[in-house]
Amino acid sequence: MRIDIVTLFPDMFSGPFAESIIKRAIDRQLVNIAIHNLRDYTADKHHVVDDYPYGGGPGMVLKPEPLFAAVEAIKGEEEVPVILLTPQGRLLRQEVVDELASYERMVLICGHYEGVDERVREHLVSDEISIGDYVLSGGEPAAIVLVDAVVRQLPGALGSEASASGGSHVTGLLQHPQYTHPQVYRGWEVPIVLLSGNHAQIAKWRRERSIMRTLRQRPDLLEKAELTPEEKRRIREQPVKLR
Ligand code: 6GU
Repeated sequence: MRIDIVTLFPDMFSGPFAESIIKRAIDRQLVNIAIHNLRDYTADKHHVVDDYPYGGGPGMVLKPEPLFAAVEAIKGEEEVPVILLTPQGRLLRQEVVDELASYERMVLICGHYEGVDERVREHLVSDEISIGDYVLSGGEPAAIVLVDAVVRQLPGALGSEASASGGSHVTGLLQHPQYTHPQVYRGWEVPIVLLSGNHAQIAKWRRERSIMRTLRQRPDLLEKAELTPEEKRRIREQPVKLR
């Protein structure tokens, strides 16, 4: 996979992409990530990337010319998905991540200031993505989140220590509690069932805890989760305080 990122702040990516799973995926050549400074694609003496909004109002808007120049230079003759990171985009959920993980290439544009000229949206961008219902100062942290979520899905990106399908948001339930040594820490004990060696009992306990945790923290997720009739009944019978 090749990912090209267009940004005004290229330095924001050096830390995150030099560590952990993204670094390993780059080292293994599962992904090639190129960062492009939008300012390098300006044609004027002062390298201006933004301007005042027509019609007035606060803030600045990213001009179309440098963005078109950057993306057209990056794409060449190829047909490549161009994704704008913006709070107005569709929400990045695991299904969206899986879709993106199937792409051969993508170009990410990090939005900034009050936004980008609408002609960029209409004629340059093929998709718009947001990472959640809060406002970031720019699209860069969102691009980092997207790249992390996508790259860890690539075959071979995760070591033997983890599996891409094991975590939350795959079963539609939150992950169960995890424990490691010591067995007693400050008097707080690891649940005895986990020491039993009884794998059926352990799986049952984990499933139960996943469901109860999801009910408490993210009840919205339960509607799509795959639950047995028995599990649905147990949930309905929970005291209302937990619901
Ligand atoms: Cl993609 N950009 C900005 N600026 N804010 C966000 C976002 C993106 N996703 C959530 N908030």
